[in-house]
Amino acid sequence: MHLTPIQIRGACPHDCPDTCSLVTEVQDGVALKVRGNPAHAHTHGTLCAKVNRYTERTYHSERLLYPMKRVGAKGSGKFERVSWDEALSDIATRLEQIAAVDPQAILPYSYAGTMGLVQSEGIAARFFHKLGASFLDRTICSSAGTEGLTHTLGGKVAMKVEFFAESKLIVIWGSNSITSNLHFWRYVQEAKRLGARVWCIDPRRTETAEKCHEHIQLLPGTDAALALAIMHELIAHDWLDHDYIAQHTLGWAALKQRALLWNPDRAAQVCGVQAAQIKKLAQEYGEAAKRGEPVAIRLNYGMQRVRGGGNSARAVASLPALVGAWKQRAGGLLLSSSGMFPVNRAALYRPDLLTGKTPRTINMSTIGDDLLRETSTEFGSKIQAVIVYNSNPVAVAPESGKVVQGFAREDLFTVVLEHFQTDTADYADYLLPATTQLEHWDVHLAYGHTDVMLNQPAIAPVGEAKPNTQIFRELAARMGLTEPCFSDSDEMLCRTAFEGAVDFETLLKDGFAPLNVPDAPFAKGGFPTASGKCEFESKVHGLPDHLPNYEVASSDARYPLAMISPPARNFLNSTFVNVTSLRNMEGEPLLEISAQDAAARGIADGSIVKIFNDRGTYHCKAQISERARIGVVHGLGIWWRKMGLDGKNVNELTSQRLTDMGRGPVFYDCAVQVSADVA
Ligand SMILES: Nc1nc2c(c(=O)[nH]1)N[C@H]1C(S)=C(S)[C@@H](COP(=O)(O)OP(=O)(O)OC[C@H]3O[C@@H](n4cnc5c(=O)[nH]c(N)nc54)[C@H](O)[C@@H]3O)O[C@H]1N2
Ligand SMILES: Nc1nc2c(c(=O)[nH]1)N[C@H]1C(S)=C(S)[C@@H](COP(=O)(O)OP(=O)(O)OC[C@H]3O[C@@H](n4cnc5c(=O)[nH]c(N)nc54)[C@H](O)[C@@H]3O)O[C@H]1N2
Ligand SMILES: [Mo]
Repeated sequence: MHLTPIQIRGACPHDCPDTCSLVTEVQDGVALKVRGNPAHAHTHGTLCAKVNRYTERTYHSERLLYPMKRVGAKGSGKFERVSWDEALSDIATRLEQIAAVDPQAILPYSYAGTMGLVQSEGIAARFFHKLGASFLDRTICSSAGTEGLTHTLGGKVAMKVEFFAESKLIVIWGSNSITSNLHFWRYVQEAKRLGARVWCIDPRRTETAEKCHEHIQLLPGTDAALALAIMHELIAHDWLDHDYIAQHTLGWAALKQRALLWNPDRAAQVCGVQAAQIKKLAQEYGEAAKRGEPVAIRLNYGMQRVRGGGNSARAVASLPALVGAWKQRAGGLLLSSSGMFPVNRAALYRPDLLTGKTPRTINMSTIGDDLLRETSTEFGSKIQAVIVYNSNPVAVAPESGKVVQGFAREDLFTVVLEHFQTDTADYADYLLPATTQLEHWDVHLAYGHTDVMLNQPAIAPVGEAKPNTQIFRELAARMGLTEPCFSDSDEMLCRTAFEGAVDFETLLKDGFAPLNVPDAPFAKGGFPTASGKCEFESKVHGLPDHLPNYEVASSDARYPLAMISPPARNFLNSTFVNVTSLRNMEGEPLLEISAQDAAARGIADGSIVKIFNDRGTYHCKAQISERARIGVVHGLGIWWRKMGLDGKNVNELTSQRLTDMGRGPVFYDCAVQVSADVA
């Protein structure tokens, strides 16, 4: 007899601003379908194409089902099945041996494969704190923008996403919302229906840019120049909110002088756009605000993956205060709302377990170089063990040539917790099967809305998979780490994360619980900066300025094209690349190039091209595309290297240089040359 399907409330685990509420239909212990929860306003009953196929990923025939031990050469991807007992005992012994000499030779490497607070660092942080392992500086996505925002608005604070629906002018800045923030786009459509004007600022003519009224197709890394020129116009035409500036901002006189150096003609030169377009945006933004209409900016992380990313975020984040946009609930700016969530981090991650130790910090964005460093007084111990979970560094970290060389080290002990045999998993000594979101507990904050989300397990673990938390608990036990906190259950950790802020019973019942955030949080100032004001001038970072890219393509005859590599719509970073139906939608790795740049190189549409710079060479098919402007090429999506024509992906070409703020990567600050592949 079949039971009728039951419905389990969950949360989407992926690194996306939308953090959707899920309803999983389960029958006889099998997940039949994952749907968007109609009761959750932001999810609105719909999911993206990727998570609509979550069961295809969960029950994928290539899902890792058992612990595996390497039998072939490093990187060969050859493994044999072993028992959990053998795997964990051996890993514990190896880590103990390394820790006995210097625990800092052990490095956790994790990012946002799951955004859940429990399965990301829940037990893992306790484990590594207790060991005294190296800290990981988790910079790979957003740290430049985060630091820029923190030194302007005081943290990752924002207007509420739902009020974009009421805005009269929306600027989508460095974001391909239809691809990477689909549920925000619904609010934009609503605003458009109500007469809003919508602008997009992006070097690529994205599917989002096409649907906006205006598109400023600037050169990568020139956003601060554009923002300063907008300020210039706001000043020149007195479209300013003098009251708001006087009461709630810091450093106006200095910023004004700086902005007056950036007339639209100067910025137009730098940005590679028409001055008239800059003037028009400034006029629409300034005049709408003067009329008392709400004006809103959706900034996203796309514009901060260049040398001057932090400065750009500071410049853009200064605009709303200048026109008093924050006074209205449908005005202001949203880059990330994650700082508004009161996470009990100390209770979750237990930094007290460090008991006074202060391990060194390794930047995840320079893992290529750091894996190749020898012991020295400056660096400390050579890295001898890496435990990778929720991340695929061999595919996602910059300058892959170095990353691969590092992970290929015979003397490096690598443990990878994964769902699939990714590019990184190929280099594991032990590959451990982890549960997916359908199989474990978790609790989530969001960076694109302000609801806490709960995920309850819908099915039992597939195969012998275990939650990350459980793997770290069992490792801790084998290593004699006996603190009671290692016995906390996942459900307890979920309760701990937001204790006192939201009602857990509501989370259990609904799957989500809105934070208590005012509708217009900065209408009367009160920014979480030291001064309580929007800080145009910061003690640490001075005034925002335009910093040219490290690699200004137009001034390098050898590498005259700027390459950006933004997200693919049907993948989530390197996740989902192995889900056949989604990969079929993406087709294959492509380089978008303008007809002019292609013609100048004798490149035909669909032909294989060689893309290269001093760091490496990468081959893929060229797509002559109107999405590309002259001088800029696009390598879309982070494909698995092993699915690329030459066993590589775009990160073969990106550099390990770091942003002006936040020590972040500069994926979109990358000059290349492209040639027809005549080999
Ligand atoms: N479908 C899908 N959704 C995703 C992701 C994915 O891989 N696929 N990734 C997720 C992740 S990890 C994140 S961090 C978020 C946000 O991820 P983001 O990386 O912010 O993603 P996008 O919204 O695509 O924004 C990038 C946009 O910035 C543009 N861009 C590149 N350089 C510049 C520049 O110098 N200036 C300006 N103004 N624009 C520039 C790109 O052309 C692209 O359209 O999205 C998440 N959502
Ligand atoms: N060239 C270029 N490179 C980029 C970017 C770009 O735009 N261009 N974007 C950058 C950005 S914004 C980001 S955020 C990073 C993303 O980098 P990562 O955070 O490494 O993201 P993914 O590539 O999605 O890899 C996550 C892995 O975690 C695994 N995983 C998911 N859930 C779990 C779990 O519960 N347990 C375990 N053990 N594993 C799990 C998935 O199977 C997947 O293989 O990439 C960066 N790299
Ligand atoms: Mo990201």
